[in-house]
Amino acid sequence: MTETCTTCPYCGVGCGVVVTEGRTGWSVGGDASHPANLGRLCSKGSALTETLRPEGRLLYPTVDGQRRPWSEAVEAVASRLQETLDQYGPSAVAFYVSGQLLTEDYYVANKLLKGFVGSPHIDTNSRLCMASTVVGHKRAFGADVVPGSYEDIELAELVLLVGSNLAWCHPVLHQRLLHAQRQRGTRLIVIDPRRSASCDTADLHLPLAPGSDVMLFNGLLAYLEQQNAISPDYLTAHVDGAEQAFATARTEAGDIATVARHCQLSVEAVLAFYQAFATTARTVTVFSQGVNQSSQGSDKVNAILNCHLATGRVGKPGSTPFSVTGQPNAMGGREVGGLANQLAAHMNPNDPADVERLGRFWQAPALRVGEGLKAIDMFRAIHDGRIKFLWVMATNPAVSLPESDMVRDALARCPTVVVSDVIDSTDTLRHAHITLPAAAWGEKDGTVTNSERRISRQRPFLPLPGEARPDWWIISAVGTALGHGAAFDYHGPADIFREHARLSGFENDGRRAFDISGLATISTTAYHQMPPIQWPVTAADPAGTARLYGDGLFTHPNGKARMLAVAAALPKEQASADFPLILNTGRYRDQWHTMTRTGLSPRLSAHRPEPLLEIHPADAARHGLEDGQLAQVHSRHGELLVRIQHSDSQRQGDVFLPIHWSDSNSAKAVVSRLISAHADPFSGQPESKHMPVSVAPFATRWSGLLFLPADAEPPPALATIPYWCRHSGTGASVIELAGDQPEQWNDLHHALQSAPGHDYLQYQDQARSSVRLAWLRDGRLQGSLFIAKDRPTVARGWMSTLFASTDPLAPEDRVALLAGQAPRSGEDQGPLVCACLSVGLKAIQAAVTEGRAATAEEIGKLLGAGTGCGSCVSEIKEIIRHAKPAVAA
Ligand SMILES: Nc1nc2c(c(=O)[nH]1)N[C@H]1C(S)=C(S)[C@@H](COP(=O)(O)OP(=O)(O)OC[C@H]3O[C@@H](n4cnc5c(=O)[nH]c(N)nc54)[C@H](O)[C@@H]3O)O[C@H]1N2
Ligand SMILES: Nc1nc2c(c(=O)[nH]1)N[C@H]1C(S)=C(S)[C@@H](COP(=O)(O)OP(=O)(O)OC[C@H]3O[C@@H](n4cnc5c(=O)[nH]c(N)nc54)[C@H](O)[C@@H]3O)O[C@H]1N2
Ligand code: SF4
Ligand SMILES: [Mo]
Repeated sequence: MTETCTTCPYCGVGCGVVVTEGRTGWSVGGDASHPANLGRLCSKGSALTETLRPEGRLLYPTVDGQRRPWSEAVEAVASRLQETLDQYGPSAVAFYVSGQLLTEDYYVANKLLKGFVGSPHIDTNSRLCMASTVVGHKRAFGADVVPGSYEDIELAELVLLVGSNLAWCHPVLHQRLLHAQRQRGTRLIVIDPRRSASCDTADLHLPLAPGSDVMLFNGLLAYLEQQNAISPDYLTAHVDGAEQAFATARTEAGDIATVARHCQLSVEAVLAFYQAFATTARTVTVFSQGVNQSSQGSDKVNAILNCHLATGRVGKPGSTPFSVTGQPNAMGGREVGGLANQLAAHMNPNDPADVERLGRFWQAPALRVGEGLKAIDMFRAIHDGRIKFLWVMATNPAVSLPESDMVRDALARCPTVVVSDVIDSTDTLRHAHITLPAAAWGEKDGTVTNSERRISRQRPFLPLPGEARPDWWIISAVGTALGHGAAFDYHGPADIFREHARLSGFENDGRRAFDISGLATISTTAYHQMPPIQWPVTAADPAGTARLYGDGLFTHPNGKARMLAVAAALPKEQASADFPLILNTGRYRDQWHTMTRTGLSPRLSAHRPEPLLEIHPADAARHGLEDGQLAQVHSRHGELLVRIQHSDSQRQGDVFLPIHWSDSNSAKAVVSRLISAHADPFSGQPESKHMPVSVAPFATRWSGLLFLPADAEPPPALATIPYWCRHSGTGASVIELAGDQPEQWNDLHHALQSAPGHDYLQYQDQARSSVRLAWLRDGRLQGSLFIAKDRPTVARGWMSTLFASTDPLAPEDRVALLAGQAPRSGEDQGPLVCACLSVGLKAIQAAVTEGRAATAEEIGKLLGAGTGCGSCVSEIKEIIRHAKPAVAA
């Protein structure tokens, strides 16, 4: 047995995982010695080995659609980049990178473009994610620093979640919070327009009007002043700008009734929140995308930080603001200057002294003063022809950027698009002229930094498949081909890490908060063994730093923090007669972004196999939308077709959709097609959580289900089907189908029957309104199709597992095929609820209706559900609420 300690590649909690190779394959567990998770994992972390599949990997480079050896692919990237440079200058070249790159990859990408190509236009998907927080931190503290540690959530007496669905998006941190709630009675207040899973254990939920956070926190600031709950000594000694901030808060939000009206909350709820904050020194405010992804994102951040500064609650045990990062290396990207308005090692692109310093360190002749274009502006510049060469690494902008039709158009117009990815079919790859196969998790080697500034190692335990190469290697090879061999002569990630660490301390003198000079001379062996460590790491603090700013000394040149006068403003676009509902977007518990990896796991796909538009029942009634039916969603940018779910967790007037589906796994469910690309003026972060839309019923005339082997490509004939949505079942790929015209499925039906050498079983009724088709080869199931007027009732779990078997089908299964029902009872669990212990809806419902369990705890004891990572507990409670026990006659 070999064991490798590495770090989970999903969220910014940055959990340590131990991967073990046993006789039956790889298994994964939480690393008990890792300070982020202390052995815990969530559903996504525990399913990591299910995503280590060879199918669908990008395995070799291609140039203009042809497979090419690396030497030619690198040469093609370099020569097309050089031609662009020669003809149009450096500003025509851009890189769009990602918080899913390792720090070493990120560092090299940034160095190549800014330092040696001489273009400032490198930006990252962190623009869509953390940019507003970066602005807020810099304005308040003088540096982009998260002052606290995860432990602070456990040490707090009051935790606020503002625009954070911690239960689903940072599940292990949420487990730590739940533990503290049980042990210490920590109070929890959730500030979120919808009642998310994180509200389950909340003492108070404030379902505020979307976008009204600045008003709410200005109101808090005014209240703190009125109640003498501020810290005058701290303000005098450590904070500038307090008077203006208080004055604005007083005038704008001095009266709770006004605040309550503006935020559409009750006065009692607002007051209860204010009292709790005012009277609890040990308060931690966790905030995330409900704050950042707003046309007022930066001001929302400062409105929160103002309240913490006014009370001196920054960087103290159990008492601090806490921005949680999304991606595994969102923080690392900020350290290396991955954003267009940053330079490496927290230096400033607008400061000529910093630019000169970095240019000298890198010996980079091309480094220039000034910022590059932020993501949205970068894609606009590609669209209108100012940028002619784009290299995309580890992100899927065709799906994740707003106005994604404009983005796809830009990609289509760009003369050279290079894409480095690990998967061979993403919506972005469709536009690539050159595709480069990158090393994936399990193969990559380097570091990531989590939300609490903790640098952890990602260690490889698998060989590189095919011709895949690490991202740093690919970028360095292109740098070398461009004639900068000396600057990119790295032999491994340790070389890059040492350079990055050295730069962080270079002429720093305490002016830049990011300093890991204590690791600048780390040996390659020590790097490979490096335990997780929190920056800064310096000669003075060689073991790292748990908290910053607790002493009141900030990074602004005068050592003080700044409060900022921020005024409430409405989101950019409001509901109208044409678009009467507000679309909010976010995440599902078991999927990661555009599903290129989590989508491979049947367990993770079972939780929510389709995207659901959640809508309040009263709104649904008003718009004639039944639960479970399909509906068209329009905004002024585009149209989607998705399924309706009634939910009283939504405020009236607001609807919610997940961000995960792409054109690679659905007909029309790319949410970003609907979203406007307008952004916060300071951070450039788009307003992804507030878009006016209309929702109208879609008249379904037929529905269907198609089962194919797991590695089968979606058949081209799907293009003629209005609604389809694909997910991974155990052994099979399962595709939901629906349409509004009779026999729209004809082409598909036809195409599926044309494979030679198969046995076909078929049933079709006279009116051709119902079709059941299955095809086998050597007695093994190769596919099945069910079409009916209403959604066909097929035991999906059973049908999928038939594909996993390497033996011919059992006779009773073969007979049951066209009926679509499992011949043995109990084999179909229904949708998966607990992904950790694989417990389905039907088992839980049965336990309740049969009176065997009445609470979530009892379900846990009986079935195990909810006892793994615990993030399904709120769902179990919801199921119990709906599945009343059968009353004995
Ligand atoms: N399962 C899973 N986990 C993930 C990810 C994933 O894809 N899947 N992605 C990771 C990444 S990159 C990120 S950035 C994080 C994101 O983590 P979160 O920010 O927690 O997740 P979201 O679901 O995007 O949005 C959070 C909440 O903001 C609320 N919100 C919307 N508008 C407002 C508003 O105006 N004010 C307030 N106060 N709240 C509002 C939404 O209703 C939503 O519940 O998750 C990380 N973790
Ligand atoms: N409407 C709306 N839009 C949003 C959001 C929202 O809440 N609402 N959230 C935004 C946020 S916070 C984020 S972070 C973005 C995320 O959006 P994206 O970054 O576009 O999403 P991912 O699916 O994570 O894309 C990562 C890509 O990199 C590939 N990949 C994985 N590992 C590697 C690697 O090691 N090397 C290389 N070269 N490739 C790799 C994956 O296969 C995948 O194609 O979406 C943003 N968009
Ligand atoms: S909480 Fe985040 S880092 Fe930890 S196991 Fe889950 S997805 Fe991975
Ligand atoms: Mo993110």
